[in-house]
Order: sequence, then structure tokens, then C-alpha cells
Amino acid sequence: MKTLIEFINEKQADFPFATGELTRLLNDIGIAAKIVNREINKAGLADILGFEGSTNVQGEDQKKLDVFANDQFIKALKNGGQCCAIASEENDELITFDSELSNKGKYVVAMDPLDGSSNIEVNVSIGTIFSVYRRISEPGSCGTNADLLQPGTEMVAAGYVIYGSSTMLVYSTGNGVNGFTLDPSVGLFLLSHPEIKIPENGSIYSINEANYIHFPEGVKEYIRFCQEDDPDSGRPYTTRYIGSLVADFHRNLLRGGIYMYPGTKKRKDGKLRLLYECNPIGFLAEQAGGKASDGFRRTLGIKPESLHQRTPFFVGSSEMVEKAEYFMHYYSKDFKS
Ligand code: AHM
Ligand code: MG
Repeated sequence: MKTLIEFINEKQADFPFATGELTRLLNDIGIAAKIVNREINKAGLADILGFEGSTNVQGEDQKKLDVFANDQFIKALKNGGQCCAIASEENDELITFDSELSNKGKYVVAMDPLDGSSNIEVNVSIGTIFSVYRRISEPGSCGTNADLLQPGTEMVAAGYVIYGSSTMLVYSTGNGVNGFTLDPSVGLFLLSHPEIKIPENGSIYSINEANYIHFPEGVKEYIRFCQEDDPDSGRPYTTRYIGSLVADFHRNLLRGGIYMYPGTKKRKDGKLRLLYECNPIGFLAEQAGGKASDGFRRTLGIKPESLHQRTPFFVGSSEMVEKAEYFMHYYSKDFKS
């Protein structure tokens, strides 16, 4: 059985000039993920141990899990010294470090420390999403917003951790996608899903259909297409929607499917954030042979303008995303008028 650390080190050997910094950064993320996982597993005990603001039996202050996860990942990245700045869903402003070590770091990270917040307290899968870029500012000073506002095509690594029936870390450095399952008995991530490929087509569509009346016509028509009775082409498809992007994407990655969070007339950019939700998930989809789009253009090609920018999102099996894009194009005039 190969561990995450062995695997990452082995991959580093494929790049003769690699300095080991990205390797160390990914290791740090893996360690923080284990600490967050331990805390998430105790979530059901919140009533016994106390909620945020109260004090637990050990006399420690309780924090909300998303705040806890944010703190852990920031701490790990800060202490590691490879990362000079972080954009996090939990922080309005860019996080920089007042430390010589971190300011020398070559990388910046965009992350959603605990995604799927509505599922945290009800024992449903949640996740951490991260992406890594090479800084464009000169090393030796604090990272800048410009370091983070690079298009997804510049990403050097991305991944997610899913805290579910088992905990997994899935990541890519631009050379395929690999998945590791945490063996809690020894506390190690073990390579369980090597070279993940998403099926070209699938039979699952994932969308919050409660928003149906607000969807653009293209999405409504695509949903109708998914529901059509056409046994020869495997339709009607089936709906699966957890409301945790990581969990919905993870299932579709392994089984084949499409996840959609479109814009609406009121919220034309939808809900999900480009930097730390859509880009990393889109990168993984592409690395596994799938696609990610805003309905009209490749997600990774979008030039970000702000850290918390939103974008409509269609991701998953390539044929399904292409079909959804076809409907979006076809009905776009209606939507825009
Ligand atoms: P969050 O970052 O506040 O948790 O929001 C992101 C989540 C995604 O994980 C999920 O797919 C989506 O929001 C669900 O939204 P909705 O409840 O509108 O369907
Ligand atoms: Mg989120």
C-alpha cells in the first residue's frame, strides 16, 4: 500500500529540477486535513462538548468547525513556509504573513476550508477544496491579490478532501488525478484510487431543482432532456443532490454525471466561487478527462477580477457538459432578453 507522502515524493522525482517545495506544501495540507477530520468526527458530540463560544470539558474554547478548519489550514501553510498568501472563503481579505520564511515562499493557495456548511451539523458529507498557484510577485515580500487573480489555466495543483463515510484526499498536479483514503487505525492516507478517469457520459444530474423557475431557459431545457424517456440513450437520468459540492462532484467523478449551479435572472453569476470552488474542481474534472464550464466558456480560462468572484458552474462528464452548453447557447437569446 502506498501512502500519500510516499506517492507525492515519488512524483517529485519525475521532475529533476523540482525543489521539493510543492511536495512539502501538499504534505502540509494532508496533515491539516487529518486534524480537521478528527474534529469533524466529533461533530455529533457538540451538544456534550459545547458549541462555539462555550468551553468544553478540557477547558478549551469551542470553535465552529468551519472556523476551526480555516485556522488549521492557515497554520499548516504558514508554518510550512512554502506559501506566501492565502485566499480563503472565510476571510474577506487576502491572508499574508509577517514572516521572512513565508515571504520567501513561491506559492499561493486559494481554499474553501469547509465547504457544504449547511451539512456540517447533520452528519452529511462536507469537504475542503484547495488550489495552488506559483506567485507572480517577487519572492521576499508579502503575496499580493494579483498572485491569486490568475486564471485557472495557471494552476499547478488542486485537490479536495471529502469527509464522508470514509475520508479521502483527491488531488492533481496536472498529471492525472489520484485518490487516497484515510485509514483511521494508522492515521495514513493510502492510495486507493489511482489515475481516476471520469466516464465520458453518465446518468446522474445534480442541481438544486428548487430554483427551477429562476433558471435560464437553457438549463430548464437541459433538465427536460435529462428527464425525457429515451431508454436507448439511458434516459431518464437520475437526480442526486447532496448540497455539498465536493460530495456531489466526487460521486459524479467516480460514476459519471454532471453537477450544475447556474446563474439566475436575479443572481446572474450563481452562488459558487471561482477561485476556491469552481477552478480547483474544474481542474480535477479536466485532469480526469471531464469538463468544466460556465455554460459558454471554459471555467479555467476565466480571468478572475476579485478574490470572492462567483460564476455559474457546469462540471462533470464531458458529453454531459457539452450537451448542457449546447442548450445554453441555443436558448441564450431568450435568457438575455
Ligand atoms: P458554502 O460554501 O456556503 O458551503 O456553499 C457552497 C455549497 C456547495 O457545496 C453546494 O453545492 C452548494 O453550496 C449548495 O447550495 P444550495 O443550498 O443553494 O443548493
Ligand atoms: Mg464553499
